[in-house]
Amino acid sequence: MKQPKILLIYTGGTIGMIKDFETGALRAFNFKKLWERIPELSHLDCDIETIAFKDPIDSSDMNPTYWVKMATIIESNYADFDGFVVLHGSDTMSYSSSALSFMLENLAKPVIFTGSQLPIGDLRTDAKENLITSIQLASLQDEYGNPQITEVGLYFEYKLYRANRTTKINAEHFEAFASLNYPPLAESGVHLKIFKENLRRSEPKKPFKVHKKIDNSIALIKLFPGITRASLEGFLASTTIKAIILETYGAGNAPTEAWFLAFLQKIKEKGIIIVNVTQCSGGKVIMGQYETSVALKNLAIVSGKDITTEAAVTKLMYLLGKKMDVTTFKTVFETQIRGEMS
Ligand code: ASN
Repeated sequence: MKQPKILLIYTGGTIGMIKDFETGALRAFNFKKLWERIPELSHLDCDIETIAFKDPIDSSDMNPTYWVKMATIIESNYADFDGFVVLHGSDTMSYSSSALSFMLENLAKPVIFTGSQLPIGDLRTDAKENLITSIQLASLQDEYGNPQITEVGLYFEYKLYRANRTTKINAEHFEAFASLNYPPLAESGVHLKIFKENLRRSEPKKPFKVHKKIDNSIALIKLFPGITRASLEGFLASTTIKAIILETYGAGNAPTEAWFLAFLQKIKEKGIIIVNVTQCSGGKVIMGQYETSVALKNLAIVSGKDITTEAAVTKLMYLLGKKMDVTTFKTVFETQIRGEMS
């Protein structure tokens, strides 16, 4: 069998950063130097080619334009490579990898996002293991030479997750990500264990399609006890917002105060879509389970079910890029399209 060909896409993030002598802050640096720091890469059983953003970024500067850039790189190299590894800052990695999961339809090859908590030059870095195992995961093939993973994954600290199920949960621990509503796809230890039953199966007959129309006319409202009418009024005046994610409590609950429910009613009358996503990292929205969510159910607010906020944000932007009426939108959003909800 011929060696798998892997394309490594470097976007930035801590993995390739160095300390700025003047400010003491970490900043992104040239990818070529990153390559020099991991001579082990040449020992892997695959051919690796690299492509880097001209100006690598800290992922706090990530935005939909960069998502389109990443999707376009994958699209134009899709036929020539067996797998893709995206090096990305961890701060917004769950957003970007979720976005890519929606933008890449009928994916039949692995796209693995990874990064690190410490720069690759640091003695105690987690970058080497994350990078090397990600490349190995992207290279995995079955006995017929077909890729084993056919979805967008996120590999960090010995675990491969479905990307659109992840959330960054820790700013210091090497175990920085969690996927509370879906089990890992693979685990790395002495052996690389793939949990085949958790993988998404590709539909080989359907053609690979890249969606690049992303509409970010959305807002995110996180509820908190004491939230005021005045702080929400601006949304009613907005002429650009097309959808709002309401981060609610527990199983999708919200205040029952009359002013708040009237606010939601007015938002709906403006034709703005409201999606109910829980603030909890695990569990799901069940409108109607508590009295405090009955009104939301009656307003026909879209249920985010067990979706993460990161996947909800990116699924919204992806779906707003397609024109559809409010009722169809509700049905489509509530249907899982890339394994992002149960
Ligand atoms: N600020 C960094 C980034 O997201 C954090 C990291 O990569 N660990 O780009």
